[in-house]
Amino acid sequence: MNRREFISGAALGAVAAAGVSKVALAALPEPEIRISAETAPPRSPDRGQPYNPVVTLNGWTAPSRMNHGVKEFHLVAEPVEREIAPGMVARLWGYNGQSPGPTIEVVEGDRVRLFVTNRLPEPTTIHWHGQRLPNGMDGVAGVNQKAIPVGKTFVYEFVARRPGTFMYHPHADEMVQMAMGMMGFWVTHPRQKHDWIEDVNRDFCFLLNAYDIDPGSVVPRVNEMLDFNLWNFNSRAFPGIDSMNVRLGDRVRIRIGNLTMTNHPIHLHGHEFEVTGTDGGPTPPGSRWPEVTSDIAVGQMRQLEFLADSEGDWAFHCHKSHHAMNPMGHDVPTMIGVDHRGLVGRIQRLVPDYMVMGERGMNDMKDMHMMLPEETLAMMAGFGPHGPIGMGGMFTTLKVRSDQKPGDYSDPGWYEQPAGTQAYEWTGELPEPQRFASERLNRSEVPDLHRTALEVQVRKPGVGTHGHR
Ligand SMILES: [Cu+2]
Repeated sequence: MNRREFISGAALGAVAAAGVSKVALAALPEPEIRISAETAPPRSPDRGQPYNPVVTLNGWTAPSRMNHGVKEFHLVAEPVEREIAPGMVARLWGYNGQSPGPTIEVVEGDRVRLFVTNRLPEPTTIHWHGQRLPNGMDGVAGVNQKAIPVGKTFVYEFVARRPGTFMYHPHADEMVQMAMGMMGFWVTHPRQKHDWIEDVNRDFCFLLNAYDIDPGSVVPRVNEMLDFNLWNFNSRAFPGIDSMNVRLGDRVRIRIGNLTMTNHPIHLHGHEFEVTGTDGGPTPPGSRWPEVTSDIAVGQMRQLEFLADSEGDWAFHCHKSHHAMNPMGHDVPTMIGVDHRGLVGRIQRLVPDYMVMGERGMNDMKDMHMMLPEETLAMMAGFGPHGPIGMGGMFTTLKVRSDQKPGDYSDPGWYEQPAGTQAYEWTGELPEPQRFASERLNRSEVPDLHRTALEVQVRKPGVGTHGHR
């Protein structure tokens, strides 16, 4: 953290020390507060066992300090402002200035001490999802501990016993607190060479999360069970999600945790990956198979690994198509094929601004610049080198380049395809397809569905005791 970030964080009240004495604070590691939603460079280990640090998409790794052989972290649970994508800032809850909170990175066998300060308006806890630890450190309010009261700091301490991919989140009023964005990632690197854990050149991580924020508002509706409208990687929606930038020939690991209320089939273009790890740790190599889509269920974590051996800009997204979109996907009727002629003029007499949308699909909405309420994302946004990108939500790109330097995570820009390797327009003759020609012969015998009024008879079940009517 630089000084300016710290000061601006303090100015926002993010680290206001009211109620905590200077002496007490001096005994704690200073919490790093981050305001920016940019992807921070990897935080290399400055001591102890060397490892290849992870890169948290649109996030960062928490600093630690050593105190008599214990690795100490300080998390501050607090209200935050998160830019979901350029043009939309949401008021969430998170840790240390952002949602998700910082990634915790340790080495197998490390003794870890985590100070958790509660600056929320209600009690909270942290559950260390997937860890082997003493029962009293597991963070379920009422079961393992008393919830951390407002303004208090609790200490969690345990040994990171197994290497792998983990998460952290509250287990106190969790429906509200997770709907508000309280969550973070945890990576435990292996202490020694592990037969089931390969060395990788790039190691990315992020959480899948979702919000229900009405257009024009900034605070999530926390009672939502299923009908979320913002589908995020790390509280960011495309085009706000950074690309994953790698060098041609790199072995790449992508660690994903799902803290939404539904599953997400995560799909990578142009490569095949294997799932090398789950919530339970690394998978035995004999249990792995190649795939291009892996479903990540609620509460699960997956490690996807592959050789980035194909240059280009490759889409990487949730395959539920409404999850690769931003709001307004809801409540818009399907209009494909509907003839609006005559109707528009009549409606416009009543509603002068009425626009017709979607009768040729929703492609037109990509470049439609409608007036949107403030703090609202367009349904599909972002421009690529070949026009508007019809995606939003859980979508980003994997950028594979031969000239990306080892360890360089910066965005190389858009891929320039070699001449003659891109889909192109056919400009020759279009012969009449044989099948259509033969069907036309029998056409008079087939009722024309477009012209014949269809009588549809619907029988509704009765309201009687057995519904037999
Ligand atoms: Cu999804």
